[in-house]
Amino acid sequence: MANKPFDIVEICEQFSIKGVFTGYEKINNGHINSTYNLIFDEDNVVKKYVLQKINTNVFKNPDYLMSNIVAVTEHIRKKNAENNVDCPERRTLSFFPCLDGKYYYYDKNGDCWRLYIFVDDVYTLNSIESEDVFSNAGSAFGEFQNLLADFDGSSLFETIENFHHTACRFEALKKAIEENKSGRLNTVKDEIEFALEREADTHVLVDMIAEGKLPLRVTHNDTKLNNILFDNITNKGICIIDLDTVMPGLSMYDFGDSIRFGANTAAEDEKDVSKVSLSLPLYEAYVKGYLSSAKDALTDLEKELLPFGAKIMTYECGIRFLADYLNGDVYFKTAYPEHNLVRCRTQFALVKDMEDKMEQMKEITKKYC
Ligand code: GN1
Ligand code: MG
Repeated sequence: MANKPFDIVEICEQFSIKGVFTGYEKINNGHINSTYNLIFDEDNVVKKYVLQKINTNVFKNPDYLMSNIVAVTEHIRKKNAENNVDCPERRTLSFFPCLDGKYYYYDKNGDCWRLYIFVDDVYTLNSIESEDVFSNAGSAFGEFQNLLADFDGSSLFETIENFHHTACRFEALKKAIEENKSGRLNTVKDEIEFALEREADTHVLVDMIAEGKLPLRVTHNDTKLNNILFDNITNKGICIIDLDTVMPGLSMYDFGDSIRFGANTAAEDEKDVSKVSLSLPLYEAYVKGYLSSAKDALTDLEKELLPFGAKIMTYECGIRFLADYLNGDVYFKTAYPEHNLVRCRTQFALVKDMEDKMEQMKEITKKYC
């Protein structure tokens, strides 16, 4: 479906952006929202902003969504200022309110937009080979966890209900199988078998929450590598972006999702699954960085469960791709018809490899606890 044209200038006026609009670039990152980098000329000074169209099919309540994000970014800004870190303004996103005071704007097409200041002199990564950089990613997400350790999670809205409730995701897969809306069921028998064989795993963490064994924390819930901005000069992860799913969650979710995405030797949508594996050196690099900044904030049980977290987040993502494939690709953006199936297969191959390497993952984790 072609996108309806949108009026950048009109939208930016709502956010009181000064200067003359001189150009934009669409950023093809992320499966949910649409992102544009904008350039303005304000009295001969180049000013850059990021304009994002919020996917309101996924985030049905922009009020809740933006209230979470503004609260969390303000908290991080305040903590960084208290800690006297360098350049606190580059260490979290700064969103603009629009004329009515809300942090989002519905344009005449009914599309919902938000705008924040572009963080300059940084880069993002979609894949990683250097252990050092991945270790920096670990410290950045560990630090994110740390900075939010004293944030009152009860004030946050659940932007997507049961987001990492793996047992609910499993039920959603079973529903997708029953309904077979896309008519693709016969082509995914092996993937379904793989998913169903692991049902017991889907209850482990949610049962521990119910039994009060694991603390609910404020977590990011989408800790893909490409949600970190790395500084051009120091190569350190300085700013965590894509805060849509910040809400109460488990530390293992954030740790696990990072491993799922960053310690895979292949891309999330690699068609040749023989290229998929868990890189133990990358796993170790991340654990080292992550625990260097988050260790003191975590309980022993949380630390012990980190390797399982990596496996269950990978499995969960795999069943979400599979369910979306069966539902007819209604959730994740896809570039071609088999895209969700390809993604599901990489995730399941990675789960299998993690199962084979689980003892080594546990040994590595213990070294840094
Ligand atoms: C989505 O939008 P993006 O690409 O950052 C998804 C995550 C998945 C991820 C898989 C709100 O994240 O949960 O892990 O794709 N975000 C949402 O790549 O569903
Ligand atoms: Mg993202």
